[in-house]
Amino acid sequence: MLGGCRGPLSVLDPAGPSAGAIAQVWWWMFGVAVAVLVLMVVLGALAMRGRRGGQGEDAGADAHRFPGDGARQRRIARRCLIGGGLLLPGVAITALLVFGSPAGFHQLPWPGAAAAPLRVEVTGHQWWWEVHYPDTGQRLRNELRLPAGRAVDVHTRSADVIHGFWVPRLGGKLDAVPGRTLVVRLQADRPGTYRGVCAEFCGAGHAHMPMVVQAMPAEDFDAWLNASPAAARTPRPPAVAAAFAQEAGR
Ligand SMILES: [Cu+2]
Repeated sequence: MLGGCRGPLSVLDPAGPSAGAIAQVWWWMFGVAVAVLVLMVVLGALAMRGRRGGQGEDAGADAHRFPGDGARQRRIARRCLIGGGLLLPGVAITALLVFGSPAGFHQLPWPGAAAAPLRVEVTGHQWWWEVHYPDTGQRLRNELRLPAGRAVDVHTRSADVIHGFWVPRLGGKLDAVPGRTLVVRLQADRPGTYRGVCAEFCGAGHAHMPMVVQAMPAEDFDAWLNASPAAARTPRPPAVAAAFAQEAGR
């Protein structure tokens, strides 16, 4: 089970601050969910034990009941309703809001929150990704190149239906909606090859629109970004070519 926590599409193996914030919220939610599960199992076991202990006494139960037991049971039931139905969900949702909101802020393109973020435009098509760098006009297909260690504002759009732009190890997912431009801020801390997918069912070819994300050392990226379009059409780096070959063989 723990083996599934790694891999190119695992949100539990974050490689940047946006994805790290999401993973942290996930681990807190997981921890609280496990605690609640254990509590419920223990309470369930205690209830079953109590019920077994009381078997066979039902016939004479009324004879042993003290006056006022009904009122006491109603009071306990009311406390359970208020505690379990109002207080517990209220506290849980408030805590989730307090811890989850900062994780959400990491994904947003706040002015001044990052030094000179790079702007990239990603357009979803049935069924491929068009990647455009407006500063220099470079274009890529199903491949996103980023400078490692620098924030990147990905402006997502769609040319046809709703797609979902998602690079799990770098940040949250964002719908690419026709007629709208939505922005998510990603960052890769280290150079490397990452994977992206379409996370919104968009038709028969939905499963076949993966994206390979290449985080490059900043100087290599700048050299590529500022090269003439013809010169920029260099062969894919070996890691990217290998990732494409792996996708093709799936
Ligand atoms: Cu899709």
